[in-house]
Amino acid sequence: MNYDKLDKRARKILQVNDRGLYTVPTKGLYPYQWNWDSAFCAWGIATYDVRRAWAEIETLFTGQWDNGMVPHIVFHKQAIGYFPGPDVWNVPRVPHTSGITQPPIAATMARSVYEQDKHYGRVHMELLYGRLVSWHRWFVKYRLHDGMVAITHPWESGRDNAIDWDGAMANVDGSNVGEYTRRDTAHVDPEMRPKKEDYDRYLAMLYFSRDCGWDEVEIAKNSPLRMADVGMTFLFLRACRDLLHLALELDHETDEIQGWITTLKGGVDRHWNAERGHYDSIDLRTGEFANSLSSGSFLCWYAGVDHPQMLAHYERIMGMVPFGVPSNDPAADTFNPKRYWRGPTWSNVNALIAIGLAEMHHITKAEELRKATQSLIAEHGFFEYFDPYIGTPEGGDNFSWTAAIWLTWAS
Ligand code: 2M8
Repeated sequence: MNYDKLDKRARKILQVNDRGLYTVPTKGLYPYQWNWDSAFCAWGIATYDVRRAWAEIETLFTGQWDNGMVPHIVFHKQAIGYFPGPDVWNVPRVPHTSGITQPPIAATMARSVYEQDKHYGRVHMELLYGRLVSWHRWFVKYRLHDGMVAITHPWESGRDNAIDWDGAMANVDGSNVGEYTRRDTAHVDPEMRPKKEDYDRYLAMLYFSRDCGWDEVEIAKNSPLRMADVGMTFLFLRACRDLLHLALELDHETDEIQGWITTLKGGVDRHWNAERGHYDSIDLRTGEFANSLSSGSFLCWYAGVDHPQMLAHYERIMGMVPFGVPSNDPAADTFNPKRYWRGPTWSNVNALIAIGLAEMHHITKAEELRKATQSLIAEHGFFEYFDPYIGTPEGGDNFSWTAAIWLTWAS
């Protein structure tokens, strides 16, 4: 396998998806700036152009709201082919944005970009730091429940149709959203995307929050879905640790961030589903565990949390598929190797899981995962996700975060 050629191909993908100061996840399917995609891109771009990597993150933060929230999409320029676009979200600000957030990995990725060239990055990091703190404060103020991070919409989790939300989604009424035309299924095989009944509910949740003016207090009380997302809690805990590191580096006060970390560690304990023996999401409307073992649970190591039972689950699941980590437990009857976040393997999640495993001294497992992901991309291309049984590519092609993961971790 010629890795030089693949490195070039990865850079080429990031360049083709470059829209000047931000990168789209892939042409056609996702024509705007997505939050955690951009953070991954910054990490990847920093391997060859630190200046452009800073621009990526700074452009994402042009979408930050006055209350600190960083939206999941920034609609810098009108583009065709994506639904729901800025007209549906109807957020009264410029640049136009969506009204919900996404996994807060920006502090973590900004730290990586900074460490690539501290001398150059110092001023950028100083300027970005306050913005990162205010986003984290927004999470703490509006989204922490018993130290767990709550989502108000599956799109916030980044793992849209994961099984974690099945129970809660069943209680969302999607019957009144009217006619609409999806665009995603024009780009990708509908078998690989969420179903129509999911989309109806996604829209119902969007309309609820929009129609109450994105009022987080009202959303917390009455929105149709509120889940403590185990993946978000782990990613936020990790991001707070990275923010703490940056605070020390820049000589900023650290008490507040240390307090968040302590609270989040308590949240991690609340996520433990003792009956099933793994970390799990919780439906905050009913107080019930999701009873789902998805890839979100395996982000524990990335947050600095180890548990022998999580390792045992990991070994069992990785023994069932040649191309893990599957986004859902292959032993679950909800498992589907094609349908998006209900089974397929995602290179970006693999990178986070493996980095966490290595940091928690599970070096061999981390290296095996890196090698498997490497061969998946090398043999099948820079796709959005892959079939965990046979490795076939799925979703969008020329995918930015897959290219970024190749450059930073997989190659
Ligand atoms: C997917 O989500 C968007 C909605 O945000 C969609 O399907 O339309 C998810 O995989 C999400 O994690 C990702 O950030 C986004 C863009 O790649 O696509």
